[in-house]
Amino acid sequence: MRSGFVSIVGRPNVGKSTLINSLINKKIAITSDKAGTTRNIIYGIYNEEDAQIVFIDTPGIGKTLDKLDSHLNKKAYSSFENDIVLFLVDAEGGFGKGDQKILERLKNDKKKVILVLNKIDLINNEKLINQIVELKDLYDFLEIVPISGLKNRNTDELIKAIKKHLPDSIKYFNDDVITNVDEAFMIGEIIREKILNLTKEEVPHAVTCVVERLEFKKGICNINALIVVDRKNLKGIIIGKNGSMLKKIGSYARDDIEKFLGIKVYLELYVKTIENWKNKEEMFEFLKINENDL
Ligand SMILES: Nc1nc2c(ncn2[C@@H]2O[C@H](COP(=O)(O)OP(=O)(O)OP(=O)(O)O)[C@@H](O)[C@H]2O)c(=O)[nH]1
Ligand SMILES: [Mg+2]
Repeated sequence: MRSGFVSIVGRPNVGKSTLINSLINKKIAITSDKAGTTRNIIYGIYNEEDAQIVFIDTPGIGKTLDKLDSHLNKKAYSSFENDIVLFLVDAEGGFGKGDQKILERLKNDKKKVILVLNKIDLINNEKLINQIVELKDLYDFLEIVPISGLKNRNTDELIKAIKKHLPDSIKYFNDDVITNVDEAFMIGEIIREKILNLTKEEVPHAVTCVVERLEFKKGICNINALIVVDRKNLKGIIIGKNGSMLKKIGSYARDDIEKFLGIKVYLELYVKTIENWKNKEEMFEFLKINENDL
């Protein structure tokens, strides 16, 4: 049996969460075009008869503007302590200073690293080859694998490459376990994903969502969820004119939650201001930012 823990790390927005969803063929991590979407450690477990790969999605490593950012970077760095690290780079955007910083850390710690060039659907072969030539000598990578997580291109090759380097070990989880994400957490994340997609500039990152009540009764799921913003004036943006934005968030989220749970959902959303919550580490527990941490 070959098995092990494989973390997916990289700068924000390079496609880590899209990739974990694609690898295990189920949406367990929310994604968006805004950098800084993932805030938790999320497991996605891939099984074959003779192999088990525990993929670990992590927050993007980037600049730290507040305590939340430092907390997220710390989480991501701690995931380097796994059997293999998939270092994801955006092949379209190219290898920048942020990538260099992550690579330095991997090098210092002498980690086993597979370099994954993602988003190859956006570039031509020539650019891809140039990138491989440019990057191959930066470190003694176990492998270099070009993929598109979004279009599911070459992900089979990635699995093969990982399997080659996995230790001979035990099966850590039963076949029916695919993630560590529970229902309440995922529902909060679905609501947050709608906000990430419907708002812009400083709003998406100032928001977090917490499920306060989750009750299954007579084939209906009743949910009360809190949308927390870090400044009073953002409350109005989330609610919108005559409540129009909140209605939109609720209706999109409800559709996805119904698909996720497979039953009818009654969703109540509340908006609350917790001033400057991103700099209040003592709030992170309550806000589920510490959920699933290792
Ligand atoms: N064209 C293309 N877009 C991709 C690919 N993979 C991800 N994306 C897009 O890139 C954006 C970021 O994707 P995410 O999966 O949220 O990125 P992430 O690395 O998890 O980001 P953080 O959680 O912020 O660190 C989204 O708009 C995705 O649709 C890919 O292979 N090709
Ligand atoms: Mg992510």
